[in-house]
Amino acid sequence: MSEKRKKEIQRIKELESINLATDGIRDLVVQTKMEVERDNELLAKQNNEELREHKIKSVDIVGAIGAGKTALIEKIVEILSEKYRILVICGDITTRVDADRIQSHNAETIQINTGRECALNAYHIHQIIENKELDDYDLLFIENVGNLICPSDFTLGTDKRITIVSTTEGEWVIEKHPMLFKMSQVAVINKVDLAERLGTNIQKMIEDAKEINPNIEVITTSAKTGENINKLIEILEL
Ligand SMILES: Nc1nc2c(ncn2[C@@H]2O[C@H](COP(=O)(O)OP(=O)(O)OP(=O)(O)O)[C@@H](O)[C@H]2O)c(=O)[nH]1
Ligand SMILES: [Mg+2]
Repeated sequence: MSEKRKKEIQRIKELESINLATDGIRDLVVQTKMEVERDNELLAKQNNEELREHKIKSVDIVGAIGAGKTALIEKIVEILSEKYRILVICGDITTRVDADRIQSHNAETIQINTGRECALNAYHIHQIIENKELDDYDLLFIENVGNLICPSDFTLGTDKRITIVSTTEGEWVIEKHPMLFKMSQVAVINKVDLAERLGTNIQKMIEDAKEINPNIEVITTSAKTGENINKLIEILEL
């Protein structure tokens, strides 16, 4: 076998997270994963239909740990709580820290603790939809568990998905995590107030997002200074 071919095979194995499994087990794992994703997709569709029936606008926010998801929701909710009755669902493996932070800005919150799971799924949201009086709300935000990988396996049934990264994660963060940008309508590059000090090349980050998904809207924000928060609300048509 040529060196080139060996390298190609090695690369394919690296791309397969289950490369240590034998062929039989690998088939089973892939099949099970596809079934789980298909069931999730069906439930997500149902969630979206129910939210729309009750005229609730919905946005799902995913992004890296500490990128500023909660901080941005706090800012947005502060502005929108006069106009909408807002429900925010927060996903974290433990604690209700984020829910408490957001609740202090006039929005009702529900914290879901996922334990060992690294993302919310459509079933979590379905449980809430089934148990809440949906006519009491106009707007739903969902903050997913901080993670740039797992949430790409599970849509939740929202109208829009935002992926948030920040200038502190390095200018390669978008290029290295393309999946969520492919399935999002908006990309937010947060903490622009720190970009100069860190020497982060924001232009590269914007270009990477556009290359991965030419239809994505890209916006730079600072939850600290409030820069572009109103513009983000505009982009979300809220
Ligand atoms: N300088 C600066 N700090 C920010 C900005 N946005 C968030 N932070 C800070 O970054 C830290 C993390 O922010 P969070 O809002 O908790 O981030 P998160 O994405 O919700 O984090 P997880 O839910 O743990 O994944 C906090 O100390 C925020 O105050 C920003 O735009 N600029
Ligand atoms: Mg948070």
